[in-house]
Amino acid sequence: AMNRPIVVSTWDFGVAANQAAWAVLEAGGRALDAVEAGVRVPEADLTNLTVGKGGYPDRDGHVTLDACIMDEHGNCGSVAALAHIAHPISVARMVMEKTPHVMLVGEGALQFALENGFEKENLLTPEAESAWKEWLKEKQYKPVINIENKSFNVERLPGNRYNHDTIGMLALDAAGNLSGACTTSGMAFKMHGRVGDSPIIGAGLYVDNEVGGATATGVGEEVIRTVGSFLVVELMRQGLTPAEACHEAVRRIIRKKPETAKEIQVGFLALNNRGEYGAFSLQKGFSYAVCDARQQDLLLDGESVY
Ligand code: SD4
Repeated sequence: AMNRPIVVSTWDFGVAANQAAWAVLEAGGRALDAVEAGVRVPEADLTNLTVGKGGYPDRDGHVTLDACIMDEHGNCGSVAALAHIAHPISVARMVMEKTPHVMLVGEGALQFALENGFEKENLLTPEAESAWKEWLKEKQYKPVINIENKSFNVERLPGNRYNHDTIGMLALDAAGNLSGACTTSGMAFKMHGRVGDSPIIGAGLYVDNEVGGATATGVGEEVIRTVGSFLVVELMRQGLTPAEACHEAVRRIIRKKPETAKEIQVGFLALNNRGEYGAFSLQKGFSYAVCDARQQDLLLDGESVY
């Protein structure tokens, strides 16, 4: 049986993001428009300290954003290490639709955004700046499981909410088409110029309308090494359920680096073209949000290895 339309996304802030996507899907809109509208919600939310404006900076104090988007035809667009622009996902979509390229980075991505009417903003909020200054005292790069963007002073967080960074979202529209989007400020206090998995097609996000889509969150280096989201989609093509495919991608990370895998979080979320979804992570605590005609605010816990 088909379950469509449907939208799924990573972490607890996915609930609010899904609802914005749902408004598009419910009206018969396109999955591509739904995922863009959806992930713009956490990008714009200043109480979300980890996507878009308000995200933690790199070790030199620059907030740099990574995002990508992919549609039902396999078109894709991406920006990496983009500074000063609050909605990198919309720049990524414009790269997809208005350029002959897939990916723009750094200065060139900023130039393209400014030429296309995006506003130049200071993305470093006072709260993120003071966290960075605190971090500078010890300068330890130590990602914390499930709290990748809060590698310092975890206990200060209000209720542990909004402390993950990446949102990855997958939608299947009424016409049966799939799209996905992924956007993040990346790992807090990363090296200047560091690019994670989130803007890399096949790593942080992959969509194939014949099969399904997948997205990743957690320590991006491990996702890039294993081309995680592409792997999940290919495993679904071979007949695995979304959860089984995500589980196998997680196992692949463990096999490559068993010691590292115990210390870090990586989670995958997948949706196939029948509207079935599933998730799997290395560590407990990976939540994901699901929204369809039955319920718009479902938050589930993914299964995990450890
Ligand atoms: C990155 N994958 O930049 C992102 C970080 C993340 O939850 O997803 N954190 O590596």
